[in-house]
Amino acid sequence: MDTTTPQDLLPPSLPEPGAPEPGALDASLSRRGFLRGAALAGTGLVAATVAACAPAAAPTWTFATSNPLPAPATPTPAPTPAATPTMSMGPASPTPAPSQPTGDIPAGWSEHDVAARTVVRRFIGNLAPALKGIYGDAAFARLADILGAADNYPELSQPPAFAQVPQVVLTDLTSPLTPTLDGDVKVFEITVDEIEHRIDEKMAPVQVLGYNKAWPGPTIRATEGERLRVKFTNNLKETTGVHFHGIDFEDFFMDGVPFVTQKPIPPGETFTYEFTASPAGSMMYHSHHNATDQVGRGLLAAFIIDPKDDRDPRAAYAKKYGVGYDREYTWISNDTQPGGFTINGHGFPATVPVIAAVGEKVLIRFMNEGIMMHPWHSHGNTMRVVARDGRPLGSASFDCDTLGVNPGERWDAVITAERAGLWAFHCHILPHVEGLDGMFGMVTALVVVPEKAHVDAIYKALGIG
Ligand SMILES: [Cu+2]
Repeated sequence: MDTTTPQDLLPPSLPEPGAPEPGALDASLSRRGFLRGAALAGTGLVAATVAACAPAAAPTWTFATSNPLPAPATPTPAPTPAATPTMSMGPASPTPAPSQPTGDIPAGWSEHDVAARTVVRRFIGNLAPALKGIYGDAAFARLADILGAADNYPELSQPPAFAQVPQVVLTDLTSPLTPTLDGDVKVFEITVDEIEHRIDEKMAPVQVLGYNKAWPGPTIRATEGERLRVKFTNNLKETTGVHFHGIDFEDFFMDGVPFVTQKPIPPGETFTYEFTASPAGSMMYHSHHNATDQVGRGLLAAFIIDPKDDRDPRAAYAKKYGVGYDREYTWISNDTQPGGFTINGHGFPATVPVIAAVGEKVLIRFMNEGIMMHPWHSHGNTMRVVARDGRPLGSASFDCDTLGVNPGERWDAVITAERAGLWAFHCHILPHVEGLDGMFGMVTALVVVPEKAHVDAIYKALGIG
């Protein structure tokens, strides 16, 4: 494995590193995004979900005659019109009709099994060939068998689902939101817009709202103690107000609660919030006006305040929270209409996986912008929880594999990647993650690869870095 070069890992159907990438993948990564710092972009090796979850599931669903899977048609399915995500606890799945099966349904399988496999095929897409160079021939053979690669199914030649939609969190890595300076004040300018947004690559776009035309909005990042001025221009046809969540404001009129600390921002007008970034930690900003509706429609984003320190932000983090990190991943959940159960504005298989090399530490900043608690379950690798709402837990830091995150809360968890493999990573309220058509919603994967060069290769394959 030591002699493997990144080039060896590239799926043949992906562009050469550095070559212009005209496709959706490139477009999706052209904005700010994902993980800052070094982040974990996504890869799609997600058979994790397959390996970790599927074998244990013995589906007992029955398929009502009124809700049959569509008849096989073309190899490449058209987008399902207006598949409306649902947050009901019932059996209805918000996922669109999956790709049609290629070949016969294996003996003993149901249509559910075929649909469930198809979703994972979409998640992995044309990164599947890279698994061979990363995990070796034997593991690759098993994964290929699990996926049914011999079918030469359509998704083998398509980018992973998460690479076919804009991924703001991912592109934070490549083009973070950059302020201008007015003296010592960092000035950010953000618009509030009506947008079309894709929950995944197949569902019809939903009409929602976004900061800087993105859901989630751009991550605002600052260092503790810095003075910030953030201007929001309301391009909506309705009023709004913006709250920076978790901040110790000196001036309560900056708190962003219409009719308590300000009047709502009318359409066409700009409101400026100015405050000192404090305390350090994983914070958020979101609408605080008609918020059940506006946050549910996408007015939510991460606000990260790095600890003040003379050293770099990661060293400062290690000093304050007791553990450092090599990679960083922002994980904003939401669970209302019209998006349904989402991580960073997308539902599985369009959720970007967390990727790390063995031995690397990944900081995950869980942020719950929804209306219900979600217990995030990490397969195969322990989470070390070091902060709640930005505040260090210190000696109360703890290890776990399932971490409940309530609405409004932020928890920082550091995973030390210990075992290579494809590991499911999902909410453990089962109706949030699995339906008649297999997994959907609040599911992604932790992809642990043997060496850092594999991470780099995956990024290159995805057109990042
Ligand atoms: Cu959940």
